[in-house]
Amino acid sequence: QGSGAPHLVFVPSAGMGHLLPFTRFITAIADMGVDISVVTALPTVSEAEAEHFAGLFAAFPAIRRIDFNLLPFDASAFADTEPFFLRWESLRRSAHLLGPLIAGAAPRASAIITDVTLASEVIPVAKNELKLPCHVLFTSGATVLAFLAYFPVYLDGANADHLVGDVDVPGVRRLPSDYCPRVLRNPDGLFTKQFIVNGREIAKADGILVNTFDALEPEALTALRGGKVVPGFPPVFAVGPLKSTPSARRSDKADSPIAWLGEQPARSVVYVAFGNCNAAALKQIREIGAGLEASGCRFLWVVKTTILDREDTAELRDVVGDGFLGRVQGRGLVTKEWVDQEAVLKHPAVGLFLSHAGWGSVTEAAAYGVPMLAWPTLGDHKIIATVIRSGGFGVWMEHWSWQEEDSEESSVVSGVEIGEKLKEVMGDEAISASAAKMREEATKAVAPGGSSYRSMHEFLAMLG
Ligand code: BUP
Repeated sequence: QGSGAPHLVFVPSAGMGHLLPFTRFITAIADMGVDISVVTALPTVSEAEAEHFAGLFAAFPAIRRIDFNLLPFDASAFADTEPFFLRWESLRRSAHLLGPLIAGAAPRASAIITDVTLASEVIPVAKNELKLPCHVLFTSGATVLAFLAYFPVYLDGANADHLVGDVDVPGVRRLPSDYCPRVLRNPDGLFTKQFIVNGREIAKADGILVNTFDALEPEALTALRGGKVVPGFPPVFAVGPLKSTPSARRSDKADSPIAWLGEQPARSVVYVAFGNCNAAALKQIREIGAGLEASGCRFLWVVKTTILDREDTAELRDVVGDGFLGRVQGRGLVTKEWVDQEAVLKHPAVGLFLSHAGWGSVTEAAAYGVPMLAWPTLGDHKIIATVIRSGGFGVWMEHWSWQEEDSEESSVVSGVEIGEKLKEVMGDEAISASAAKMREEATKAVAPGGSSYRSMHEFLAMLG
């Protein structure tokens, strides 16, 4: 790094699912002759984020950190709004401060790479004020990107009253209304407003980076690149699957789940995790436990009882119920701690991933050839589940609902059903074979000459 190298300024957003693709992309290009700065909004929302930022800066001392002090934000007008949406709004409302902050960067910035949740605010700052190219690092898949980009067009046309019906994304697939993020059904909701303005503005970006690869989402990538979704859409660079950063934590400790996995037979363990933003109701957590117990499988289960890890003070044994930990001792490991998920999925002992189908989790499972049992919970998960289904490397339990923390709904998926499905998918040779094939494709994509390798180099060449 040094004089003459392009200087990229990254503007990540809140939430580990948003931060991780940024640090992964940064890790991928850190040694490729670019200068890098990272805008860091403080304080972070979760402990996991704070540690992750610290790990990135420790691993790459040459990367500059631009502290971003957010303006006070009164969230009282947004009762019942998810904490991450509020945080995004707070970042968005302070985004105009980024102009002077980035203008003062030395060496002069060459391009900005923003998270999609901030796109409608950061793209104008970059282009109008700083006269810099602005790219978006999209933190979900190309299929969701196509949905986001097409959604404003869909609203302008068929559906003036903003009620979400089936959305037929041109060249990609028809998404029944039930697959679309539930939050979009509220036209006045904060997320809906952010989603629409970001969806419109993203078309003005200079390029869009996506942690995906051609074989994982062929339809969406072809349609986006061919201008079928939105005519004149910016170039889409599929650069995944991106590998983890050197800051991954805990995996080297003797008491880590990785050490435990080392003692289990190949492909014998079900890994269960529902991401950072999904906490099931206690009743559902207990049924998942019953299902794991009934399945007879070995398992590693990451339990979350609150959306923000700072607020998670519940004792594990109270959460999973009396006697559970004793009954499954030796065959199941249950934790409320952050685990190094990529190291888990890479481990030969893992044979199945019961997952909420968050994009990070899906790309990791695809990269390591781990079959998935998808249990989409909210947001873009059902759209992502269509990618798992069409790729054939997992099963989507379409009728499994998700009872959220504090929800009034009474439908809970029973332990009996969960246990049976786990057993069935663990033994499904066809799914295993598709997962292994996906792993091969992922490996080819990032190897020299592969589609993601070429995309990454095209992107870097564009920076000049
Ligand atoms: Br929990 C957990 N360790 O213990 P997704 C998650 N992760 O490494 P998201 C860990 O977080 P939504 C843990 O590897 C993945 O890269 C995991 O991203 C990592 O879901 C990331 O899967 C989680 O996209 O939820 O963003 O948490 O999709 O609902 O926003």
